[in-house]
Amino acid sequence: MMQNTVKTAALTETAEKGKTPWWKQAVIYQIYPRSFCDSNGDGIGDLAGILSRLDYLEELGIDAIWLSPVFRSPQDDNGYDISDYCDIDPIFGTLEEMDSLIREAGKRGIRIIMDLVLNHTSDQHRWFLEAKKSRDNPFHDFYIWRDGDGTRPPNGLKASFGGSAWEWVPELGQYYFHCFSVRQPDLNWENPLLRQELYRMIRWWIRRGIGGFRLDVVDLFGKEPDREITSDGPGLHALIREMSREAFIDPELVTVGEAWSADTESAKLYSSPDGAELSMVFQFEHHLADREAGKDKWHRIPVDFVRLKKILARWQQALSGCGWNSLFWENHDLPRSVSRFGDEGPFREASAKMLAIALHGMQGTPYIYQGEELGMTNIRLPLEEYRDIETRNMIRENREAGLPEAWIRQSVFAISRDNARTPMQWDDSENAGFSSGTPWIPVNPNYREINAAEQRKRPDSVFSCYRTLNRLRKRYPVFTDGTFRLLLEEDRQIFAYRRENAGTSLLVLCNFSGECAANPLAAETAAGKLLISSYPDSGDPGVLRPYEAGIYLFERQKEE
Ligand code: TEU
Ligand code: CA
Repeated sequence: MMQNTVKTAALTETAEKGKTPWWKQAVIYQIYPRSFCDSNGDGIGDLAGILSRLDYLEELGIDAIWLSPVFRSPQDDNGYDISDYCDIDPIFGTLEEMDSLIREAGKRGIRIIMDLVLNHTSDQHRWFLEAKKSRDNPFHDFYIWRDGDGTRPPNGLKASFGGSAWEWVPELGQYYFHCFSVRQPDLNWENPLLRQELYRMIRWWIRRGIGGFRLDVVDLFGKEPDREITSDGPGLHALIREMSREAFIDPELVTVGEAWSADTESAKLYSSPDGAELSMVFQFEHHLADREAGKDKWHRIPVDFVRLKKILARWQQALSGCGWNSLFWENHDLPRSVSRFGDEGPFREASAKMLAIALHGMQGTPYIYQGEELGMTNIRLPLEEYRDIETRNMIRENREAGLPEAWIRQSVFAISRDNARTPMQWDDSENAGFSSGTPWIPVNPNYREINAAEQRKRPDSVFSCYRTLNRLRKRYPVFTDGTFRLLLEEDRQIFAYRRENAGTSLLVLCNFSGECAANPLAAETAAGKLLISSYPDSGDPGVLRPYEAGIYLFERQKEE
């Protein structure tokens, strides 16, 4: 395909000219459309709602919006089950509204990143409806089928939302494979015709002005179910290179792959500076620091802080100069970071700002998940009220397994994906200003205390902290280009590191605990210029108050 030469040539030219790709200096904001802003009172967020909040995002100072799926979908997994890649689901709006969002955001220098779910489609996608008609239907081989007798699936592979990964279709005498729900049949990436169809769709969105793509579970594309290999299959990177060559034709695109199986070695392939694959990946190793080893996500242990900061440091060092990190605490699948790593009580704001400073001081592209910039917290709903397919399956399966209701409740409160999916808290009016109708999922009752309207006007708010961090990243290249060195490695309360670049350095110092900590770097911090802090006032320089954090700047005096 001709394009690849254009793309890599442009990328190398960018690199040669020492021009840094825009996304290395960018901050990206993730929107979960169902829960961001409802414009027509049906209780579900939509594109017109997002359009009405672009001023807010411009004030926050973000450079791109990652939009969780808005494609046509029966919403079995809230849009991560797509039935038409080239149309917008009516609950979210129309293609015309999507075009105006791209245009209006573009006027503010904000790019739109689409969420591509290419590992599977909805079982209502035209391809699957055709595929199920007969074994020799031209679309049959777009999916993964295995013969059987309906009594025993081909092997023991499990689906991520529970149950077998194989679903029996009696009229075909075959099973189809699904990593997620039975209504999300996996696509057969070994089929070149399927791949060409996907690449054509991607190029169609690029011509509509899309600025980038988030790739759902990209590490599953090379699966080999017969060998019980799902993630990181032997053919994975060749597939991603082909997709990058043939579909990501615009060298300005940002592409980020979700890869739960990624480690620093595979991340160097995914995000290699030659642009042969992706710009970066979402890796989740730091999100495993509070998971019981070898157990599923519902089995929690207290955060192992020293392990957490060593994981973050290792990724900083491993990808420096040979890859690129994404930086995130939250997304639509993870609990709120204040509830998980911070404090929901008296230190909620200080801990939310500490987490922002700890993350945004590092090298990589930071992601802010809607509401994170306000310090929104987890919710505790009656178990019947949870909406998320993964959570509902967990409750059902664990009740059937006879596990104590109290354990189920505690796990769901701590980890359910619905913690991230409660409506955005815009102000203290009814439904937090999210909708004039009945929200599809309850609003967190703490919205009167935690909302955007109150924080936009308060200089020491969590919102103001993020706005300042986004400005600092634009102003000081050391945030983008600086090396990373972890300090106080074994300290059980403090996460501290130094960034250095061309005579400028930053010292980032964060008390991750709810207790005061002696400041072992008081001499250094005294000599530095405090750029931002999680506290509105400066306390005793020798002590870090609970969740106290700051970034100090050091600039070597220019020789006369
Ligand atoms: O998530 C991939 C994934 O593995 C998650 O389901 C994860 O295991 C779990 O939720 C961790 O909390 C992606 C999307 O981000 C998720 O929303 C979709 O449900 C899933 O793929 C299927 O498309
Ligand atoms: Ca709506």
